[in-house]
Amino acid sequence: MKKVLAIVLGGGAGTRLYPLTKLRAKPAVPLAGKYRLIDIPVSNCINSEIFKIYVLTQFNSASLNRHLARAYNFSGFSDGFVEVLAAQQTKDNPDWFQGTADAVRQYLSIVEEWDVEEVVILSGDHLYRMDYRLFVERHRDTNADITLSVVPIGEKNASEFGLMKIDPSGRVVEFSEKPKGDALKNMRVDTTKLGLNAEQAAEKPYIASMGIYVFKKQVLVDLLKKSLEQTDFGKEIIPGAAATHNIQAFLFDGYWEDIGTIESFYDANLALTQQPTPPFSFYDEQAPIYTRSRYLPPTKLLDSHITESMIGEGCIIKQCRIHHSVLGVRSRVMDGCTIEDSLLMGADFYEPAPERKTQTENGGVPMGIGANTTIRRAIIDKNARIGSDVTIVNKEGVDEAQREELGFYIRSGIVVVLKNATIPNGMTI
Ligand code: ADQ
Ligand code: ADP
Repeated sequence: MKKVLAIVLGGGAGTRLYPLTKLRAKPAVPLAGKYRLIDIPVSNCINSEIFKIYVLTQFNSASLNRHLARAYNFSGFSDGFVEVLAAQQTKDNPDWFQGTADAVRQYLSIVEEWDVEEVVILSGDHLYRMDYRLFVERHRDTNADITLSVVPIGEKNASEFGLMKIDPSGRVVEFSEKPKGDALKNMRVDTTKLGLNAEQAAEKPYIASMGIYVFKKQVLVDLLKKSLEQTDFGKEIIPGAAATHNIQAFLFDGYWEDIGTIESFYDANLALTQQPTPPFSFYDEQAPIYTRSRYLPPTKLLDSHITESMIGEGCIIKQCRIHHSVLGVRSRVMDGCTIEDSLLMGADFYEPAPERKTQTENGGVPMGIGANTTIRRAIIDKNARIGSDVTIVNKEGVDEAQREELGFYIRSGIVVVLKNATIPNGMTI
């Protein structure tokens, strides 16, 4: 694995996860109460003995750099690193928002310099645990130019993915990015060939690309240099190369979720509370998910009723009811609150008691959730100040709303309170 370089695609325009990406790069979006999105691919790399890792992002943020610098310190005896490469506007490249292939092309000279055989291209917004060693091994065994990791999927979301047809040897003979209508039907295949039984194959008649690739380094360099107008891996590079290169499909049979939208991000976080076995587990000592250690004190729970929930470190939770929710580090919930089906991201720092007192005395709102507040089906971003007697339940059942000036958005019916926002006492959303 010393001959493998990893590139994590850390996010383009960042519209799908907005407003969580308002103040941070997508890889820095908090996940599961204490991690960040970037911890998933980086941990998978480390657990697979890939230690050379670049993160490409269009929107650089202090929190991403700080997180990576503090979390991933390889010892001086290893050549490991995790580095951010931010998109730049240059004379040759005046456009700010680029496709995935563009983003890699911009840093191609860095890729070329490395003495590696393969480049693994990963996505920054997936939740899954994968041993990339098996992926690279398959790539080498089949002498592939490109290997795609794939999953069988059903009709419902098929048109959101790159779909393919493969021959009996596992070679990709046709690739179609997000086809609709007849073009979608044309991509139906017999997935029993992947080892599914008849029933499973009827349920999942498509082979989808997970958007993660192993490239022979030279093939990547040649393809990206060849046609500068090809800007995206899924839309152009892969479909174009299917006719000319040996592209192989590597079947992944674990849990894998694309969490690039507010709804899928919310669902994946709350699914972690599922009993008895959540679809993704952070309790795996063989392949841990790493993050920055913060040396926080244990969480304090005072007379509270908490069911089916995950609570991060350093929280203070007083006389409240919490059900089916995820609470992030340093969350503070005052007495009489009800929190259900919600993701509270917590806080970046503790607000000292005298400051909280002054806030309250001057009609302000201290950080955290004030007394007697009800929150249901919401995401509360970091450092939010939610007053007392507040109700956040999407009372009018709105699907989409943009109320940035009031401190919140509603996306797919989920209320998202912005980072650092204040929701005043008594307000109803
Ligand atoms: P999408 O996920 O829709 O499809 P895309 O929006 O291009 O593809 O994003 C891929 C990843 O790259 C995401 O993590 C995104 O944030 C990131 N990204 C996008 N533009 C970037 C840029 N300029 N710089 C850095 N990062 C950027 C892809 C494939 C499909 C496949 C699905 C699986 O194209 O074939 O089925 O992934 O989810
Ligand atoms: P975490 O990894 O725990 O989420 P980060 O390192 O992203 O934390 O964020 C902590 C940030 O909060 C630091 O940049 C720190 O400077 C900032 N911070 C600490 N105390 C305060 C404060 N009183 N007001 C504003 N920001 C603060």
